[in-house]
Amino acid sequence: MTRHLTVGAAQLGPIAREETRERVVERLMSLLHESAERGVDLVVYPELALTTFFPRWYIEDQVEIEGWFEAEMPGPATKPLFDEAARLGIGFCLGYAELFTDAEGRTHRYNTQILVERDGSVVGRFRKVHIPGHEENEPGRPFQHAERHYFEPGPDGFRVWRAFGGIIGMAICNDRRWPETYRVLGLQGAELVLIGYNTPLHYSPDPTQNALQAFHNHLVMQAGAYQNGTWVVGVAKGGIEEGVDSLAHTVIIAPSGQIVAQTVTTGDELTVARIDLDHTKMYKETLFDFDRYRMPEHYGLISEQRGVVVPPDIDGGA
Ligand code: CDT
Repeated sequence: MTRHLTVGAAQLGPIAREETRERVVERLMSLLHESAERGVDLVVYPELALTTFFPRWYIEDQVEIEGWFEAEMPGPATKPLFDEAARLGIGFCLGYAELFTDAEGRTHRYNTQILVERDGSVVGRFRKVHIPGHEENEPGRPFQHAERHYFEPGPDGFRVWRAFGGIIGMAICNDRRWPETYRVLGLQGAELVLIGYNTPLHYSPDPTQNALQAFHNHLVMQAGAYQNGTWVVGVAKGGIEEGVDSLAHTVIIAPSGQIVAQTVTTGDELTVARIDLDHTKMYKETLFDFDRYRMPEHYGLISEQRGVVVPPDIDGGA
């Protein structure tokens, strides 16, 4: 089996609040058809790709909230995408808001991404772990980022799947800012990490970061790729959506940390790269040969402790 894969990063422009799932799926299909023309094996769509980024509003009505979620995948609106992708022999990664009912009948709301193979079978499902923003309404902000009102953290952590001839992991938006995300995937041999995101340019808690959004976006994903010897695909929903300007800058990043493909607009746009999964070995078997060089006996704090604890005995002495 070849270790080469042609990957498409299918950036979306804004999705209006009133835009139907069916209309959005038409846009996804248009990018899918372009993917077919360009020989893509796997196309990656953004986080919450079926709707507008609704956490910018603080909604309390449960029926209205559930209207933003998918209780089944594929559902009636998304089935045409699954069918067309299978007909074309193209796999895809899709982000959406998932309403999940567990064995005890309790419902859970997750920010989810699925990985679908070229035959239309779902091979992996990832639920966002790091949920950013706030739980309560904060009317002083120009817009909300109430993800913590809408989503539980994913209970399954960071996993990898054998698919597309390689080892594939997933993460969603804020997960990409945390080095632990990539390292946990890297320790499972991830060769390709698929990440969708919605990142407003304005960051209310510290607006000095607004001008640095594009820099930070690439900084974290390039570092994650390099330090773990993995390909990373980061896909945006960008542009001015319901008055909120969001970062585009969709990228495909090599295990060297170099950007090999990037979008140039803030709208619907496909950028493509032919990637060699064996390229990962250049880093996994040399500088970042984990088994040879990592020192986990010195990393215990990373999993034992959440916040900062300054040791009491740091003054004086060597
Ligand atoms: N969707 C998402 O996770 N966005 C966050 C915005 C910053 S936190 C308010 C991100 O990390 O890009």
